[in-house]
Amino acid sequence: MDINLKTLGWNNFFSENFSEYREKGFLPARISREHTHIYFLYSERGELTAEVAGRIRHRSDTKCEYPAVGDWVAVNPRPGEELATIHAVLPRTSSFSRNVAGSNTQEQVIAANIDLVFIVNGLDNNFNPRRIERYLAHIHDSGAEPVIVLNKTDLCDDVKSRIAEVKKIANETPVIAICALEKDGIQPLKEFILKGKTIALLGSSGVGKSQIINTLIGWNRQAVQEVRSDSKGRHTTTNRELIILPCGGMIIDTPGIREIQVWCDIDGLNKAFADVVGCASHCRFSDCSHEVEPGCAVRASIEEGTLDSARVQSYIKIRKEIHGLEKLQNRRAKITERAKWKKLKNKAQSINRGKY
Ligand SMILES: Nc1nc2c(ncn2[C@@H]2O[C@H](COP(=O)(O)OP(=O)(O)OP(=O)(O)O)[C@@H](O)[C@H]2O)c(=O)[nH]1
Ligand SMILES: [Mg+2]
Ligand SMILES: [Zn+2]
Repeated sequence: MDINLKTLGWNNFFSENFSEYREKGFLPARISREHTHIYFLYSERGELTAEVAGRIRHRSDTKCEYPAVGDWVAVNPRPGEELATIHAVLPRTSSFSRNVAGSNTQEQVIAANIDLVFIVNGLDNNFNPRRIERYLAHIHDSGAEPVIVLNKTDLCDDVKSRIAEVKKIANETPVIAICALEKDGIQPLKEFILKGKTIALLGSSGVGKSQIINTLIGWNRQAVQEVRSDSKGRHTTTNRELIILPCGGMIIDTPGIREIQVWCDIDGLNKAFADVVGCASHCRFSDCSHEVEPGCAVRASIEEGTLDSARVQSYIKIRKEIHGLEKLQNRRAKITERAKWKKLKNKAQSINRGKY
């Protein structure tokens, strides 16, 4: 495969941030996938396999500093081998995070430097505008642009009204409907796939993310699996992977997300729910919860029929989750701070003991 940096998404931003590493003789490369701390990379020298340098490993107190799929890194390839060491992760233009398994408050970056996100929803019984709203809040916070993709048009009798329903919550986000089983069926998607740009696919298990990739590249590269009637126990795709598309552009296949956790801040939420927020600015109290207070413009709009009640409930729920997360993070920060001072105090005491 003929790989050059531009087709991999290299631009001035990365080039500027790479200059100090270029001087030291490092090469730029992009992470395509990771498996138990072994990284697979695309570079101008072809595909490389790499490990992170001890320096990164020891410095990483949070998982955030480890490279993620889509990251640009500075590597030192071993002469004559396809092996390399990763010395640094370049700053990201966008990133997606989730909670580190077993932690409520620690962030782990799962994909980086994504330009566009296809939020995939199925037009079968997977269809769920509330879930789309959640994804939108998440993406507005990531630095990437969303596109809403309604897949499986062949299984839906009333595609037009579904599109209209989603357009109501989409604001300026484009909404397209496709059938991933056919080459012609994915035509509307293709206009969003541009050379050097990176797309990520987000959506629950079984919506057809891997099928979209297979139809785009023209062969069954990714495993796909029929949706079970109880829709449990799926997750056909188990690893994230950055794939170079023959038409230019790159796409990241991701495992279906069971329940999307909020890892966005209030800004992302406000952008995704601009209509609700705009209306809330007319509430009598600036900290109105829109649940019980008098003079609530949001509740009045629901009654008038200009705001959708389910959408407002969804907004309130996500806002509570974000506040809950912030509280946990603050508590964790306080505990860490306390532990730091305690350590310092102990150290000072032992130094003093040595003195006298
Ligand atoms: N009828 C119909 N079936 C589709 C369409 N797109 C995908 N499918 C089928 O839906 C099933 C699930 O598709 P996958 O591509 O495996 O779903 P996925 O989103 O990658 O799922 P995970 O990897 O588990 O997250 C497969 O049997 C696909 O062939 C479509 O447009 N119409
Ligand atoms: Mg898949
Ligand atoms: Zn209110």
